[in-house]
Amino acid sequence: MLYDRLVAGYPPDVAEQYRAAGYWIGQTHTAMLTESAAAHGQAVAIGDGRRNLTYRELLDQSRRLANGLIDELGLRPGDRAVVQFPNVVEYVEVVFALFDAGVLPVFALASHTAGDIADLVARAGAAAYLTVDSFGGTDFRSRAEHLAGVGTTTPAGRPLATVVAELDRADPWAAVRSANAESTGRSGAPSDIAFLQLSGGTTGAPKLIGRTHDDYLYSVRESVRICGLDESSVFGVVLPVSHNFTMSSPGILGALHTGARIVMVPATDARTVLATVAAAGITQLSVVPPLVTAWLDSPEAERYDVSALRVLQVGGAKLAESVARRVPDLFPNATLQQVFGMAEGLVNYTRLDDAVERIVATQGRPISPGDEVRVVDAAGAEVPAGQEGSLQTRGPYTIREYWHGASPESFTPDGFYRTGDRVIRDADGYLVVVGRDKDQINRAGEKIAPTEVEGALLTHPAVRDASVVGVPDDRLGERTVAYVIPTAAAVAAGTLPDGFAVRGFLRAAGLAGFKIPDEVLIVEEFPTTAVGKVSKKDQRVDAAAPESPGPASAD
Ligand code: OOB
Repeated sequence: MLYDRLVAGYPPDVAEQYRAAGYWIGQTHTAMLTESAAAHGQAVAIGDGRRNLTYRELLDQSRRLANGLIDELGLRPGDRAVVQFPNVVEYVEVVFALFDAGVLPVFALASHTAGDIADLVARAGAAAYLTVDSFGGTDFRSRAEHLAGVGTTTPAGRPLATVVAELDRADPWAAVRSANAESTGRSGAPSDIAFLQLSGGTTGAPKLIGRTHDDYLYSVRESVRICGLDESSVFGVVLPVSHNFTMSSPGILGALHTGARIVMVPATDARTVLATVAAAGITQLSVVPPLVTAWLDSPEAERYDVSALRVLQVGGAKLAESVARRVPDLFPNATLQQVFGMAEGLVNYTRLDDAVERIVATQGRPISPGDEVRVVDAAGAEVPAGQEGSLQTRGPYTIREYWHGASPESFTPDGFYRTGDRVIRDADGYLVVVGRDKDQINRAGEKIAPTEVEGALLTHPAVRDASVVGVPDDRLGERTVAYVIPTAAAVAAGTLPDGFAVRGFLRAAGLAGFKIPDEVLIVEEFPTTAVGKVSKKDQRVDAAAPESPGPASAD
């Protein structure tokens, strides 16, 4: 049955090669944390200003929580549990509790709405939804109560279990935590899928990405090495905790693997981040390009001693070379590292000892000698170095299929993942991202599927047609522009909605904040291509023009 798929799609002979090459070492996430706790037990693993946990405490507390989840909720190995957490210590506790219990966390973002969560629960066939009571003005508890109240059930017919961490309490998990701090022994095999990550998505809902312990931890160990993390490092978490970048490049898992300290940074504004870097002695930060731009422009930039920062990683979206060159103005002691990765697998880094010109002008090269990278033309033939083409990849930490199974449009018959990114590869294997052939918007590193926003727009009674595009933007990298054709009835009745009303409608319809268009343009018709399809290319050009060209002039 679909829901019980726990095997990853690597062909057995390929898996054997990855083991023989030493990429897959047969370790689970639980074993990784257990080893770190043995080596660094008394060191602080993580803090968020509310709670600090040493490695030993993190291990014990997550084991007690695992036992509680099993005893109180009846969770079983192979079950899925949607986790939705802001940047707090409890997130790491619960993820390791689920690993210990052999339950697959499904990594929702804190910005996902109630509707997104209900959809994820259904598609993952989740047995549980785990979250916090409330945070930053969002009432997650009532969301959990609603999901349970509407009688959501698991594929096996059990009612959906919900657990809410009470952040104001000394022990936020008091209601479920067991006294038993032994490992449950259920964490499964290293070749099992450990969790489900979400794809950026080009169609409605994000696809589910199952990553194995073996493949993911390989990328984590190599990232630790490439990114210069060691036990003296202090890793600041600014981006959403559950994003793949934050988790593993080298991320929270890299820090835990190496015995470093994790500091949750409570907000992304310049003052908060720079003050936290100064106060906590943060040595490593992973951020998206718009944050760098905002901090560079901030008057706060000169007020704090941020000399502790050794590495500033920037990724998730293209970093403009002009901004890259200004990074030393902000962090005089830090080396910039560009990161071009994807939740499906492949991660590219510029290396810390690369020449500055390479660091500012490329998005790096793959982690592993086992990463196979192809740059192809429209017919699928490889193009020579220096020429633009579509990036395809396969390797020891890149999925061969989505968790739901076959997805022929996303993978080639020989198992390469079609990334949808257009790149130029140089003779040394460094990649420059030059565009995208997938219909996706990358707004400040957050990925938006235009079809999802279009679908939501079409539920508006006065909307006849909708087309959503990404337009270059100095601040966001790309902003979202929605073109809308109203119905004849709305035109006749003079009840055309304005942009403000449309945005309000989308919010009320449950679209997450980052997916709400930045601009809504009401038009009579869409430009079309020669074959009569909507020309999004023309719409992008039109929306990017400083002001709309108006009627053609006679000269
Ligand atoms: C990361 O992962 P996702 O899954 O949210 O998004 C992947 C996509 C890539 O296919 C590419 O389109 C875009 O995001 N992207 C970049 C980029 N890094 C990611 N485009 C241009 N330049 C870059 N540096 O975004 C992600 C996963 C792991 C580490 C870092 C980022």
